[in-house]
Amino acid sequence: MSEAATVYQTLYIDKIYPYRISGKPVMAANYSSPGPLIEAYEGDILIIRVINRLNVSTTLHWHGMYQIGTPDMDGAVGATQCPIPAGREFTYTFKAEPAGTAWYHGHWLEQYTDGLYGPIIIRRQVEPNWEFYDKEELLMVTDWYNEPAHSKLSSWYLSTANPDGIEPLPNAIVVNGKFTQSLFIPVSGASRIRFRVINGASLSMYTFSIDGLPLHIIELDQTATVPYSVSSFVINVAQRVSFYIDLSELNPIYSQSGSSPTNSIFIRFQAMTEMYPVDILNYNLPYYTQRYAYPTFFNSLYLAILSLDSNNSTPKYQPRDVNSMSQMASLPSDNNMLAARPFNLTNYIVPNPTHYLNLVVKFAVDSTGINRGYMNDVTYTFTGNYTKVRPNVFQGIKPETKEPLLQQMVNRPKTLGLPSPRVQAGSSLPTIQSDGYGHYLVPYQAVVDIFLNNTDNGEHPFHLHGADFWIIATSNYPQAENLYQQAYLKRDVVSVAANGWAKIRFIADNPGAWMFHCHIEWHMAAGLILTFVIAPNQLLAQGYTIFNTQYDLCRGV
Ligand SMILES: [Cu+2]
Repeated sequence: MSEAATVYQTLYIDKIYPYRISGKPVMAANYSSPGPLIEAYEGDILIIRVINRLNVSTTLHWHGMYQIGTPDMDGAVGATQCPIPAGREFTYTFKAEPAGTAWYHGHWLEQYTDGLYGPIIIRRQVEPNWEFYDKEELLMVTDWYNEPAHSKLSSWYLSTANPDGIEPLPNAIVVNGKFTQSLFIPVSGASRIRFRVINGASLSMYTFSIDGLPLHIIELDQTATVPYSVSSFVINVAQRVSFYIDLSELNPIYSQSGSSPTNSIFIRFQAMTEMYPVDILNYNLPYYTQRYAYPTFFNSLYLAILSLDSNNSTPKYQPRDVNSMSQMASLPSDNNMLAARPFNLTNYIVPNPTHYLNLVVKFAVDSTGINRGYMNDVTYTFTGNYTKVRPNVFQGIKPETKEPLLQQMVNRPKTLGLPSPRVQAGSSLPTIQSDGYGHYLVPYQAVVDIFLNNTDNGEHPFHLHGADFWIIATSNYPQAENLYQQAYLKRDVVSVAANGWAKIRFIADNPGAWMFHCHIEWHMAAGLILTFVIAPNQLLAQGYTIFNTQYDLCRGV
């Protein structure tokens, strides 16, 4: 084993205008969107200086990083820190763990919708499945909106003008900052390529495929898997999928297309249009006759081009012709991938649950006529009406914008007003309780089973901060619970089907204030969040203190 290194990165957060004809400001890291790749080896220390050159506050969240022992470095405003004011800076220091494909994004208001995101790769000293590929590529897909997210889109979304809660519809799909048919991936002589796909969208989920090639999945979120071969897979918001391709497996139909061997093939991101609240396709023009440099219509099929001869020319076949070509009928098109098996099952222990939490997800119009997201009938707000609704503002959790939950855990642990777990109907295990405002107290080392019961007719990708979780089963694949005992797949985002459910399990071994929320940016804004207040006593017992740099941020609010 080599020594842990320290990896330094400086990120300037500022506006850019990458698409001249649009005129929409994009929030960028180091004048680029996606921002620069942050790369380290597992166990390294990352020191990331974030300099806010915007005229509004910002933070960055390091999606997928455990943050064990650094609960104030998660970047989640309200839970772990105050936002970084305009013109100020903050340095994030944390350990690069776990290994795998992660990403960073803004975690204040809807800034990541406007472009504030980038990839993270944490490498292992010996990468599982390293022998199957010679080259790596990264594809970061996102929704593009013509209008700014907070001032225009979410202010309309969360208004009495939108009682049905219609999410803002994306105007385009963007991969690695490029619109459809403008992103070329040259193979450059390699025949076996590893791809890391990151869904950085605010709303859309996609079916991913590459024409004529099986996809051998080797990592899901940050869990390495035994190679698992599919013809296509589904990736929901904030999820990551790694796979390799082997060009020697290219369906010969593609090398015979037209009169000469094809020089390139399409990589496809097909947005799942049933996710959209209205028939977005009615606004479509045929995807192969794009006439504008800048999209003025939505196209649910994004095409990137895998350039086999590295000359960056388009395929010799039409994208629509593929339906008539023979596909890999023997391989599954997998929409949950729970059948993918963890690569390393040595010492892979899935403990039995000690606690339980049933969460009912729904959307409903509140008393002011605005459609909001609810978990167990609570819509989460840290801008807070707490002072109005609480008879005694000195008891219980206070508004979190000026005093993040983590600081409240440290500074006044006796007045949090969070009830302890108790046995109640529905489970023989003690049920995690909340204070009625979306804060749930979890004891140290509790093994918590969460049953996510989605009563909404949309699919929701739920993400846990500060830990990953086993996916026991979902309504798409209930058999997984019995099939994969002691070897459930670990991820940090679970996709919960429309009117379906998911059962997940996590260990509360990382004291802190950790958000659990739907990763659709609009749904977060609508309050589909809760926060686990994990082991405040243990946090104090470990001698944890808040740094002055954190208090300085809060004084700037
Ligand atoms: Cu959602």
